[in-house]
Amino acid sequence: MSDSPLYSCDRVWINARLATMDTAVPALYGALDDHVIGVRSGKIAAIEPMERVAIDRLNGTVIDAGGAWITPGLIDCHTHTVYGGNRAKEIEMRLCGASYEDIARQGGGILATVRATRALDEEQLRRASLPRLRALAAEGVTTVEIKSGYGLTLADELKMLRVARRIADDAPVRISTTLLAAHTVPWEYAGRPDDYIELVCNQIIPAAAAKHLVDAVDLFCERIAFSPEQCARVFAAAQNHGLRVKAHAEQLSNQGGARLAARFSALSADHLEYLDQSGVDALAASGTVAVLLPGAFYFLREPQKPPVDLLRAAGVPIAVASDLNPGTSPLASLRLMLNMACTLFGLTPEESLAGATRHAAQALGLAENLGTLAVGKEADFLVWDIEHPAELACEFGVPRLRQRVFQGRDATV
Ligand code: DI6
Ligand code: FE
Repeated sequence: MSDSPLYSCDRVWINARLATMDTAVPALYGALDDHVIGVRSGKIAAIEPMERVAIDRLNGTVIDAGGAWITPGLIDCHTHTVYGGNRAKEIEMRLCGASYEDIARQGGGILATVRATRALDEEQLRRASLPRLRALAAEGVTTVEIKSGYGLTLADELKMLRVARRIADDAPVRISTTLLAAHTVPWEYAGRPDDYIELVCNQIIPAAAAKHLVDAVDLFCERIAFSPEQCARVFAAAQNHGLRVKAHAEQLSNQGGARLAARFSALSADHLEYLDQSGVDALAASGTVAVLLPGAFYFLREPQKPPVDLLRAAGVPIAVASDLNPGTSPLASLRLMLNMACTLFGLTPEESLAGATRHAAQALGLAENLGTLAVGKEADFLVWDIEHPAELACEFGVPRLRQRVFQGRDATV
């Protein structure tokens, strides 16, 4: 007993109920009642049942959780948090009958945000984006993926990535950055999408990789964006620079983007409303995570849901993320996404929480260090004033976060 790492921890939470979300723990939510979790040097160093612990021998600070639930920190694995301006006018246009695709074809949509983002310098862009990051973090998000994709020139994409990397200097959140230069064709390349893809492959990807500004490369495979052939060139360039890939796929139509992503062993394929069985099979075979984005589905009032039953049957890991962006999901709340993943897509509360923890970590290639409560992982976790973890997906808008722990330290936002 005395040589348990628990006795050399810096901080120990006793009388806790752990929703470990670890598949090695057979109960729903990987739940462990009456447990102790200990932290040392920012990592989870011990998880033990209460009955095996000699409380008086603990050396670190002891925190009595009083039976409260502890979950892993939430992970938002798909966001466009960094951008300038807003697109509130487009919701009026859409409610008067224009579709998202109509607005994009008229030079609005993503390009409207490109204009607003290019106009800001780094400090202005950081200040515009920080309130959104803080909103996510205040709810319990401890890791956020942030994409570029509103710059669409070499300089503006790198500017976005630098802001994304730096934005967390003021906030206790981990950031994972993704290059999304292949988001849409900028006006300088109107009618010449292949020339723009060449710029992405030959200049933007190499520069972002050389400057260590990106963790992965994403793209938009869609009628209003890039074809599977063009996307394949981007993926190949990313892999030549040692970068993992992911895709916005099957959001508005079925282009076979998920199959393509699977062929390149993508970390994730995201959206997937129009995914078919062949796409599901491809994701299952490649171990690619299906990232569902109920905020965009809801905000665009999409007519078709992603094929959750097929994904489940094939054993594809399902993540849930906010897609926080000005056009299709101006909703800075991962808790709201958990709720909508259940009400709109039919996930169970346990599946939705796994989608914002274990599977979200996998979608970022960070499953070794994040996403579950397990010895050796980063000590990012949340103590909640709830009776049952299902409340996290059920109730919305009431602050139930008692303690937000980031790298082992208290980190309120
Ligand atoms: N799909 C989306 O939902 C976001 N990007 C994408 O490719 C929306 C981006 C936007 O409308 O600004
Ligand atoms: Fe997106």
